[in-house]
Amino acid sequence: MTAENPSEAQIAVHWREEDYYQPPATFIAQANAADPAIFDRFAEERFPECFKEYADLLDWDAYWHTTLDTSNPPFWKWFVGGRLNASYNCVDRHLAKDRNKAALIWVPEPESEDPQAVTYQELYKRVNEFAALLRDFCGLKTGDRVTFHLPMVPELPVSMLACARLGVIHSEVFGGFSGTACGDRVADSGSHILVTMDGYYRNGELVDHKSKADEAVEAAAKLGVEVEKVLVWRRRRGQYASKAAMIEGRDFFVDEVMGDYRGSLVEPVSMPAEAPLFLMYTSGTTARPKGCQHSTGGYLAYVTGTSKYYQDIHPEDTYWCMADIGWITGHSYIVYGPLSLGTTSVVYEGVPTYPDPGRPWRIAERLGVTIFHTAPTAIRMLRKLGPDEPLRYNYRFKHMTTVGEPIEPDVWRWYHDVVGKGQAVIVDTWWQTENGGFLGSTLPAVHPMKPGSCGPGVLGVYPVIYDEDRNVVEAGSGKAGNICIRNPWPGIFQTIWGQPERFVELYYAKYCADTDSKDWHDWPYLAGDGATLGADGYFRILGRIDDVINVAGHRLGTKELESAALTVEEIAEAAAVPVMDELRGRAVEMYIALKPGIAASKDIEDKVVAAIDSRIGKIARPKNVWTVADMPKTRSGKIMRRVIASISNFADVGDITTLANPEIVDDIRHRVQREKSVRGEVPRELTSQEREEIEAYGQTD
Ligand code: 6R9
Repeated sequence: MTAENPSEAQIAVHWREEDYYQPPATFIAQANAADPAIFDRFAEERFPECFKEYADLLDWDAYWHTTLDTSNPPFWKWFVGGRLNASYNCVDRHLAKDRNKAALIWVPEPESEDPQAVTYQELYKRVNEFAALLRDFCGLKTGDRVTFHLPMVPELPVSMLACARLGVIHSEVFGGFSGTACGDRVADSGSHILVTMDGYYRNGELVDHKSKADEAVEAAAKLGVEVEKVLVWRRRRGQYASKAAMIEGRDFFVDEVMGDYRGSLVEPVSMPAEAPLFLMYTSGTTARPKGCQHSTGGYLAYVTGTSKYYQDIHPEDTYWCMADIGWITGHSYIVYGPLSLGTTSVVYEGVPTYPDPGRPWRIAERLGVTIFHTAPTAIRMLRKLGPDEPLRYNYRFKHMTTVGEPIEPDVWRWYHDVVGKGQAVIVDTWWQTENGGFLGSTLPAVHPMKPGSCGPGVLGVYPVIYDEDRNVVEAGSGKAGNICIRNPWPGIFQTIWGQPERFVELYYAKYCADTDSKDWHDWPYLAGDGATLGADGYFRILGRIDDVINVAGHRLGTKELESAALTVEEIAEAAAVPVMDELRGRAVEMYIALKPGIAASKDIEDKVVAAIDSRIGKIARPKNVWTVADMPKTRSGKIMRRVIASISNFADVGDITTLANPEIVDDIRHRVQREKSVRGEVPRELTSQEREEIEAYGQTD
């Protein structure tokens, strides 16, 4: 942190205090947690034993002897000695009472296809058969890793639960990611089996998905990992949706191989609570994605407990989370949490606005959805395209969630008044891939809501904001700082797959008081977000403090974007910066400088876009690529990303006197801003909070 580069903590943040909204009485009357005394049960003096309450929601084969083992910080172990199976908890245990209740309702994107209910009994059958196939046809055993590159189809939860049944670690890569991105993750996790689907519907088109598996296998091979088998589910019975050939001896249609496993039953493997359940890759400061390793017992207890109290899921609810299962939200709050509670979880294949912005509300009406969960990006999009659509449909939500990005109070109010028809409670849940489940949220029947703030720490989670010198930033001070969690909780990831040093370095080193200490109090978890704390104890999350750009709720690493751009031969340097985007929150703009002697051309800029599409995926596609003569740099040669970020956002570039090449700044500004003006891309004026984000951008360099 340098003088010209103020830290988050030094920045005072001002915003208008929003009014509170009280939870409706009808909601309180039926809520799973309506008595504020629950906070006494989860008070700090009861930690860590308070989490027994979550673990007791599960069926255990053997009880644990130690709730929290802190002997090897910060590699916390929860419920040590306990044994359980996640698939058993999400499927088998519901059969006695609820075998013919829908576990999943799958809604295909084409409206000509009817929703399909998968009962708990049917789920049990499919999970067992696929588990048998994975075990006997693929030779998978406890502790092996399998990568999935699956879209939003019931086969995805089936595949996850089949792995969980065997104690095989699954790693689902978001279906929208490119084949190469998938291959990188296959290699990092050491998977020899890849599970995919031939195609799926998106925005009215049957997308060819199997071809990405071929790219993934090739990319993994380059990194030294051989994929032995590719299992291909088929989207439409007996038809093949892809142009890519099936490779003899490597690629297999699941429905064909399954013939041998019909009716098979696989005993759930009793796993230690500490055994890894899955990996979920996410982006961070460096180009290599991080495989966040989640445990079986701690994770499942945590998502079950938070689904019960914060999502207020009752077994008789119809719960719809519109996230993709390829992200952590889908793992925790479409699959594991809701199914563990034995509710009905809706899985929608397509995009929310297809074929029109009334679609989500038609689905809600048809299925009788009672709990709805989505992200600000989707809310903004639905508001823009169909501001009055919700009122045309006869559904009634009791509870709604927003997650993934900060939500503007104005957007929050539309969600509340129009989508929720003023009758639903809202939780703004703040958390991350690394965390397993919610960290900050109001408890819906207990706390009033405040638009734009997530609320206090959740039950048993004690957040704190530190400044750069580890001083506590006081509530109501109006100052921003780095939000940390003082204590471990059962949902916290166990490590970064294969990179334990990086795990310690990235999440704990900054504020660790004493690296020899075995006391958790000395090891606060650094979340990587800037935040402020109101006098009322509500946290307001400002966004990432590392080099991550949050596009439509998806974390994209600056370095990943830049290294994709640098695969284009003509490019010498690349810098990715965020620009404010009306719908997606942030979009990416890419600046490139060419190697000596190479002339700028549209062709090179197109190659950058293509490289990002193929290495990461279309979600990361930059809004603009700007070729510049040189990047603004410090005297030590570091690219000053905050300067170009300011230019892209029409913000003040601040002090540039310490640059090695300050003269370049005006050149870039004139060129970029002139062109953006011509294209009609002048953003609205930034709020003070957004200005501060841009000014602080790239400070981890
Ligand atoms: C669950 C998930 C994590 C990052 C996180 C933060 C942002 C998530 C938020 C929020 C404001 C909320 N974020 N929830 N910001 N309010 N309610 O999104 O995980 O994909 O890992 O992203 O998203 O910046 O650090 P992940």
